[in-house]
Amino acid sequence: MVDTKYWFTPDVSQNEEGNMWDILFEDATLACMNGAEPYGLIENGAIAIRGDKIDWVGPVSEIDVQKKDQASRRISLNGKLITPGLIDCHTHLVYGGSRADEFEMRLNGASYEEIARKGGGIKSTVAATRSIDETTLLEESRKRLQSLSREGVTTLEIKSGYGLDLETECKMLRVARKLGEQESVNIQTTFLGAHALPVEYSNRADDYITFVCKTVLPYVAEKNLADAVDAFCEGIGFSPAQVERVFKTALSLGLPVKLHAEQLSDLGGAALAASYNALSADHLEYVSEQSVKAMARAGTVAVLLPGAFYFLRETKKPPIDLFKRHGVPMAISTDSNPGSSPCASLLLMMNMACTFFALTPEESLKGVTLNGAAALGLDQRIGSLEVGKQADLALWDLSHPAELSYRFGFNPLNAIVKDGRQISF
Ligand code: DI6
Ligand code: FE
Repeated sequence: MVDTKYWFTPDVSQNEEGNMWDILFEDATLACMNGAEPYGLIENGAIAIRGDKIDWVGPVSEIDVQKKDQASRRISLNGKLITPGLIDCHTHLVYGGSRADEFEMRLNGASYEEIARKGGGIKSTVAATRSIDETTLLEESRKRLQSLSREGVTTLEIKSGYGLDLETECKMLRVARKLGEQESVNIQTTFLGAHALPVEYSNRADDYITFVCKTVLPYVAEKNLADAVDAFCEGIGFSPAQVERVFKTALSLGLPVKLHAEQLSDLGGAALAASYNALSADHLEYVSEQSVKAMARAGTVAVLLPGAFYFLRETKKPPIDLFKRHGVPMAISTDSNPGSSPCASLLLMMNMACTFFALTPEESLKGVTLNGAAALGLDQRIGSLEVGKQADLALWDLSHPAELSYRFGFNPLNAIVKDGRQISF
């Protein structure tokens, strides 16, 4: 099951009295991603961990000699790279079945929207996810999650949205929570009940939204199954007015919102999301400048999903120049899902963000660290190598952070440190 091997565990009891470091990495290249350009890079750097937090970070020449001598464990990295643990802030990783047949249909001429309108698409994954038992769903999803964590992902978000009934939405969210308990990753869960219209509500979208707002969402909130709420604002999804009802309910239950917006057309979803202080608006190929300005004002992160852009052979790119001009932070994510991005590699997404969207390797790394954290509302806790932040690190067999975006189909991860515990694969 869990084939990770711990070779370092902090001895917290020993450490309660003094302020000794549990682990000190020395002679590392650090990409701190702390806002200092480029990369917050420190060559000949050191980073010290105490318990589950980063206790010190800086150049080797500035380490406190006494603390260094007392560190429980010192590891020299010979110039190898350390980055913050990577963050995949938008996934639909928990689902049943496969849509390889629809991939074949699309290559024989059908479009993604046509397949969806004929009852395939999201609806076919809903049928598969409803019928799969919880244990099998857990094990199927675990494989995808392990593929991500073997590439240095220490935090990821998982959405529901392939259940669309009370029972299956909760089953998905429970599985996501369980993965977080059993694997070496933080998992943030998102309720995406307004993802598609289930067959039993055909032609009754408003009634379905009433069901989501009156029954499912309050139950999910009461059981603490979700950390945020998302919706799919699109012609084949839900209208802005319907999304707004979901947002109002979410906020009344104390849950932050985010939105799948402007993926296939411009319905003004990103501006709507911004008006509800959304953590993020995601996809955004068709977003207008007006909406980008609204996102900037609200601090809403733009989540770019190059895997879906690639797999749907989309040609319209998200307006990167507008995000930069108006100061909208950009995150990058896999969108891991069976229909539009059957992908379990965040490193590949970093490369695609550069090749398709012309992000720099630095912007790309920021998109899967600090800005990924901001898209989850966690940027005070994770996403950079800074004192007081959670000790989530990725150790790479590389000497410069640009290498992470440069290669593709290649995994240079050496190890991760999660909550101060070092894990090798
Ligand atoms: N947009 C997406 O890209 C995913 N969901 C969404 O709203 C894809 C969902 C799927 O095709 O299964
Ligand atoms: Fe998505």
